[in-house]
Amino acid sequence: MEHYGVSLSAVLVVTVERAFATYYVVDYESKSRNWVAVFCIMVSLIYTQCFVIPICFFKASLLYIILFAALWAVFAKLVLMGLHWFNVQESKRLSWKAENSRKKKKVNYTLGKKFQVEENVKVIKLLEAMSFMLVFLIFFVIVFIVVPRVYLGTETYAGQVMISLFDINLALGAILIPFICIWQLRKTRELPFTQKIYCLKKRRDERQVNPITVFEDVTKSYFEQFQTSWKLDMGIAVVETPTKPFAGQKPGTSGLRKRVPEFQQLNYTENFVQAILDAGLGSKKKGAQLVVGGDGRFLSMEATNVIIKVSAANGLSRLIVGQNGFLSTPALSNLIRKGHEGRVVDGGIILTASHNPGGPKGDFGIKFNCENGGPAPDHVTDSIYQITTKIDKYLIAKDLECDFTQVGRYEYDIDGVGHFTVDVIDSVTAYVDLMKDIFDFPKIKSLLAGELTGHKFRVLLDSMHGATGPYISTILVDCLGADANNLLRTVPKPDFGGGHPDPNLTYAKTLVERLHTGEHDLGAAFDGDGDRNMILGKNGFFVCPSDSLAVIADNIDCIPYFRTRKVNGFARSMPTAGAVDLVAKSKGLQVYETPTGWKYFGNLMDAGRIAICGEESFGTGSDHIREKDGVWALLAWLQILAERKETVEEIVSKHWQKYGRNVFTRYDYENVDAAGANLLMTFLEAQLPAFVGRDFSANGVTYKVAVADNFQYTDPVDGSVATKQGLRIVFEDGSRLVFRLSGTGSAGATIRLYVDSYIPSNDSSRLLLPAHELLKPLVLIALDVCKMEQFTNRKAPTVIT
Ligand code: VG1
Ligand code: CO
Repeated sequence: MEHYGVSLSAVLVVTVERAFATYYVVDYESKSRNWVAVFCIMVSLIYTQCFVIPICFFKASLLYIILFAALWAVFAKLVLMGLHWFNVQESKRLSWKAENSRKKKKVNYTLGKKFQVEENVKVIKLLEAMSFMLVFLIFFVIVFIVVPRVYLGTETYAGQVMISLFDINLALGAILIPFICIWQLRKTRELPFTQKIYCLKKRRDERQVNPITVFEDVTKSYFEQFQTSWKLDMGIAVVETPTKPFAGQKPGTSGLRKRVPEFQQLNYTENFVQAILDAGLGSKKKGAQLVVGGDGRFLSMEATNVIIKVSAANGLSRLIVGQNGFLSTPALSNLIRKGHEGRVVDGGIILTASHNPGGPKGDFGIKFNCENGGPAPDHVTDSIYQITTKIDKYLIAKDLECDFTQVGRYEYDIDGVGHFTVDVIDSVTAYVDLMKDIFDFPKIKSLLAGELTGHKFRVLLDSMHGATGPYISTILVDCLGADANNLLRTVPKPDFGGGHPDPNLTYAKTLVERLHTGEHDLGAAFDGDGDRNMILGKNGFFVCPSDSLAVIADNIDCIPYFRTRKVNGFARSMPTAGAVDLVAKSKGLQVYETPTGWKYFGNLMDAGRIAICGEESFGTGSDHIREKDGVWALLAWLQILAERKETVEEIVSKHWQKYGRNVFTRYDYENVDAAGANLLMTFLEAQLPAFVGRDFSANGVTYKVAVADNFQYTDPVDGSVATKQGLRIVFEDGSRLVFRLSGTGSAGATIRLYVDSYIPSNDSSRLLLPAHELLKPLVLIALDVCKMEQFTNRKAPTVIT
């Protein structure tokens, strides 16, 4: 009887293994697969009952055994031939379907199914080998058992030896076969055995095969890899990782900005990226394409990696990544708008904290931009935030490795999700091409070379180790022939060389000082992510951003891009002085006053309502992209200078003489205690209604309040309302005081105080006086009404613009 036990166990092992292998052969989605497995078990049972037992215990006749073995072999062969035929047909059908979808430009063909069929064909080959071995086993039994039993008899010594040999063989088989099975399966993928089963199960449960969008994307070599290898390559596993919400992942004026160590917490970045994909892409997530890049600050590489892995796991079809994860904000906006290889790009993720310092203890930031290339509007950032407060898991393709330091295409098959591509692109080319389309490069080149005015026009440009360096070098030196020695800090550094990449009079001090020597005709500085600009004239003549916007708007016809377009209006953020309003009025165009933050310009530009817009915070731009653009602003100035052949100062003074001057200053109280700052705002807001109609005096000048409120904006395009956008005190002569809390800081609070006043063009005694002198009384009034010193303990601001 013990022979029966041993033999049976061996046979069972073979049965289970066969059933399991058969499980692969039939379509993943088909229920019939279970039946095939059951069928295999049945066959094996019959095999044991009708073959092993009769042979071992009832001394069956030789004829019976041979007949049985032969029948078995024929049967196995027939079943396998059938399966093989089915799979080949299926493969042909799918190829045909793929070809057809490609012709019809339908892009939702599921290629994974084809791979699967090809896998099946391989498994069938494997089974054929195994069935051959089974037949061999049957003959082995005949020789070693049946012959001794029937012809030698169990009583003889030789018979006993033969039977023992067979038993040893079976026992060894019983031990080895399960190991061989597991080893075979593990070999197919570097995954634990259980996970392999899990992946298969998941794929089946979701009734989903790999969605692939463009058939051509799958290179020939990818197929070859499938055909030549015996591996059942299931792609990269998606790991569902449990997590818990982090407080404060609320995007501010321009994305989420925090200190680097905060971003370095386990799951912090992953959570936020998952929230961006869910809220930002919504139902478009599966198969979406995004552009990814940033200003190269500390943590950019790590964050890019996380974005790639989380995007792959979430079913995005493609990421377009700037080489080394590097792209300036304007360049990224352009890449979104441009589309990629003829297909729409659904948005982008920008890794920057812009003008905030970088490095291991500095700031990092993540911002989501939409399909139009602009920063996500409030309703999107709000839902991103909502998700971060409830998140309990994120998806990640942990094992995916992408070397985005090298330009090229990288492709992956993600388990149960689909095909995923990373296109690593050159960070500079597309943007430079865009600038060439907008401006008249040859004309600017001749200005710099001195061909227009008879003397060389020298620029001094400071990239502050931020993102503009590579763009500025390519455009200014390679395209426009400027002297490379006049480009400062062009190498992007993870910590901006320890500096504060904010192009204002305080943080770009060296540039201002060098301009004062009078050697250069124009100076400009740009911020960390390349969207801000500061323009200076000869001898450090400062062009206030509100004026810069107005001058560009006034001279819009100098820029070739606008000559062929209809210009309908301009816009500025509320705290920006109203110089551009006067230009719009004189040109008979519309002007819009939006809350602080570039996202509010997006709708206006998309609707064709505005061509140029700007903010007092050194942001100027146009509808060529949906972000402000530092390099564009510089080129706009150079183009105007080339057309008008005057100095910066002449152009600005003439502007004032024509329109009057909107004098502006901004006081920043950076990093003050958040509680004090909030109190100041609450205190001031409570008093606003009582201010209306009241007189305020300082230095012998008196102003009467006309309006005092908390600015609210209704988007004229979609009707959305943004409230609490800054406290305004507007005086009867149009002078204004504005108080806002910054929304871009990472720690503490920053209070911004904006003061502006209008000097009419006929007031020639005051028109050209320095801004601080003209605005002194208003500043004193402002500091007094808000009790600045009492609430913040600060006697002076950190930055004055
Ligand atoms: C500041 C500026 C605002 C600008 C924003 C983003 O915001 O005031 O005009 O749009 O930064 O610019 P806040 O909330 O700190 O005042 V950037 O170059 O940092 O992306
Ligand atoms: Co910026």
